[in-house]
Amino acid sequence: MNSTPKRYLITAALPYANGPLHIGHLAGVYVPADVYVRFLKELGRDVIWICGSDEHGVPITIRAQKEGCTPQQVVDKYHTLIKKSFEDFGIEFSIYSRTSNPTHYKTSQDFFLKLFEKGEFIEQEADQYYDPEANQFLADRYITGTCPHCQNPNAYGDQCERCGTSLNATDLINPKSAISGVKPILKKTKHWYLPLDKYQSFLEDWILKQHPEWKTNVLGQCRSWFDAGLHPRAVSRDLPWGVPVPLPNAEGKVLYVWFDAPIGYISATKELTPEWEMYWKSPDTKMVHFIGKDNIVFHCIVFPSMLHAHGEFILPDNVPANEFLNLEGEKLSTSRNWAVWLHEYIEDFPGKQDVLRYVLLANLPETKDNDFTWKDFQARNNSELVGILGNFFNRAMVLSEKYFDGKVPIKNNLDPEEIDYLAQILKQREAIIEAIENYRFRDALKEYMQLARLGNKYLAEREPWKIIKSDPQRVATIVYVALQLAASLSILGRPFLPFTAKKMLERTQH
Ligand code: B3M
Ligand code: ZN
Repeated sequence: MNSTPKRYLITAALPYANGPLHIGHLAGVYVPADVYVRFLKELGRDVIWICGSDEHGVPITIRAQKEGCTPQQVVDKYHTLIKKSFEDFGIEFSIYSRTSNPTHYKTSQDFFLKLFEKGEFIEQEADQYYDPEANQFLADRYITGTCPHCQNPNAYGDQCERCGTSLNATDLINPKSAISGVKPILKKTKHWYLPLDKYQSFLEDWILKQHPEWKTNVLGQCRSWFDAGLHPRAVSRDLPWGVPVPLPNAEGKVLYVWFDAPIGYISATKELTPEWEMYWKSPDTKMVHFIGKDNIVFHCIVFPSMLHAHGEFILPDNVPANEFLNLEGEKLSTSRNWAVWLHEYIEDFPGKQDVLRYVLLANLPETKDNDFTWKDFQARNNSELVGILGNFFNRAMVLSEKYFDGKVPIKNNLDPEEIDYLAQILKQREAIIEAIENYRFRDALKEYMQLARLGNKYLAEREPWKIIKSDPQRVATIVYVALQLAASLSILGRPFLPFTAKKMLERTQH
């Protein structure tokens, strides 16, 4: 059994501030991370949880062009909307910052300069795709083409979202400008490259040898990149929007968004606490990155290489990436407006955040893509959340209110089965702890609901309402046992269903 870490540094992927949040964000990253952080806080652990808006990169500038406004206006609009959606769903970060702020500019530029001064970068003039009509170099999502690995016809210049492979734009087959649609030309331009190949043996040892416990979907992706061989990767771009490269003669050059964004975890921690270095540099900090599968390469290969090259920072203890959630059998898509947007859900179902948290937790795409359907949403709410948890808790409360003035009656003689029911509370608590500590949140929720199932079974067997006249003392014991189960459900439910747990606790307190 590993010793308890002195402190925890939990990060959650910084959502691009180019659109609203949808259920895929919650299922992929934020609800599992929120359960994990709430759980740690329940155990009294020293934990900080870092997130913020990712405000650079081509997704932002493309949205700005689409909406006919500036990138800053785009990020201001969506940063505010995203921050509110997180608050609405009880996703309680220690800080929710943003990467367009001065602290982040300074932190990411200092980080770049440290690697530059250590001679880590390869500085190189290389051919990059250029759109002669738009007079712009084409990087990342400004260029699309066929993925050489999985033949996805809509792969981006930096990554294929279907197979997750990280790409260089020149890898694409039949490249096309996403601005004008023309076939781009090649033009020389200078950039700084992070030599990932140089760090491959370190990464293989760190991941494959020191972390065999990581999730199979994460290890699988890392292995496939190692097998394909890592290559130097440009960490700068010719773009008008981003963190300027802090070097002379670097006009028009900005840091690649995937270079600056993970440093956003560090800059946000600096904003949160003057003790930021204790979290980021002390070996007895446990760092965990919560992300979706399309971010695995950046959190297991690129960012750890940056941290390793920098030399002063710790590395993540785990990166429990989830797979994707689909909606009614189709991939969620911001551009095709195929999503359940959080700000719309909260309007249509006010006060029902926990129903969505519950259904998403029950369907988490932890090891493979999964599907969200409204039919399942309704079924699980009615037959599980209301039918099992709500039903038992309410019956226990009504029995206490009806027969014992809402108080906990004196327990008389517990029979062996009742002693076992009470012992089951600790057993289920242990099972929940073990599942959450191992990032198996669906299992943890099942173990939690098992306790409510036991409560219903107990009351159905004992039927206290039938013997209240003949044996009130026996009924007192039954209600006592039922209330112990109900109280434990209100406490153990806090990480999963914070709004419901709060209401349950309030009900038990008057
Ligand atoms: N902005 C999220 C995405 O790929 C990306 C995460 C950054 S975490 C440093 O949608
Ligand atoms: Zn692909």
